[in-house]
Amino acid sequence: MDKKIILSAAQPTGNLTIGNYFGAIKNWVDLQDDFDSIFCVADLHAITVRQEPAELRKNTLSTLALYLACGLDPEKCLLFVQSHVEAHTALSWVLSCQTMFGELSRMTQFKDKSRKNAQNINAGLFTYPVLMASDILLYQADLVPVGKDQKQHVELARDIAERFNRNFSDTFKVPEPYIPKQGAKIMSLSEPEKKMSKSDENPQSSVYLLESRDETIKKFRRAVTDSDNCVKYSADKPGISNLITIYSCATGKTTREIEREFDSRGYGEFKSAVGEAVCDRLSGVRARYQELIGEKDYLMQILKSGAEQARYRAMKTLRKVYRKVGFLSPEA
Ligand code: AQP
Repeated sequence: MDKKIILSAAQPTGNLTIGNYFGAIKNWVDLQDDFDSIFCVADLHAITVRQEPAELRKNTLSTLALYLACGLDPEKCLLFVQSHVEAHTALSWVLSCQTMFGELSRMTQFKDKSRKNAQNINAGLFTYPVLMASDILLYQADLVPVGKDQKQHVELARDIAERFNRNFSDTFKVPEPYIPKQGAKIMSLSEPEKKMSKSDENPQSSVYLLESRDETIKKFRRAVTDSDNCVKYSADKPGISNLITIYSCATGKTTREIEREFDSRGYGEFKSAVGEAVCDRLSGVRARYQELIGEKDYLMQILKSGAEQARYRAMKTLRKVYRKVGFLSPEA
């Protein structure tokens, strides 16, 4: 039997964080053996926010190197850059004509990002979820492993797929989101009510996959917590609860085990332990990245072959869509 298809992506909008890792990439690595796996670097999405062109190019390659350093195996999964496959934007136009203004207006990420980028609320920021639906539906993905912040977008992709299938007969597989039990929403270290983000203006808020051991440990020591000094998971203690989640993701220990381990040991000791555990968890990734980023030819070769395979698969769906909506084929 054919394997089920998974697809996901990260935007090369900066340095990937432990939120991106525990919420998404780690799960991609865990799933790659059992699924027909497709992962792309979402550079088209990245330009919804202003990017410095040279920086975007650099981040695109560095995101691929990080995917590999985290354990994605190019022999097992299809890896490519989104802008290398033109069918993504082509399908996005067709699907935008199947998506309601009201639906897009309800997207919480649009509201958050509009607040953050008040000087640049462009149409792409608004229609971003349609492009994401196109990424998913082009490859007939069954499952989309993402963090909790992207769940609403995957649900919209389902609605768009169902609507298209209803209007034009069965065309798209209706995808399911795959959200991890632990680490689905890692919060900021300095404002724990807010999601950790790679583009956060305050670098103290985020722990990056590519930073030194010292920096990571310092950030955890300075992480904002309440003052009761008791390592206990609770909704009214967002700072310490976030650190418990991160420690759990890094060590595999349960919340109960962590609370027992740090019973009456205080926040100072716990924060240092979280920093150490995260660095231990990432040390292999950091070392492998340093080797890979120097191998530009190897990385470009992966992208070239990935783009060819992705184009072939994507065009099959796009041709079908064009036929169903009534576009005249140039070969007819
Ligand atoms: N804090 C987080 N906790 C858990 N998962 C997270 N993800 C992002 N932040 C967290 C998941 O990482 C994957 C890639 O994200 P993305 O690059 O597509 O964009 P994003 O969701 O907007 O992530 P960022 O880091 O917040 O990027 P910027 O700052 O550019 O907006 C997704 O699966 C996401 O759910």
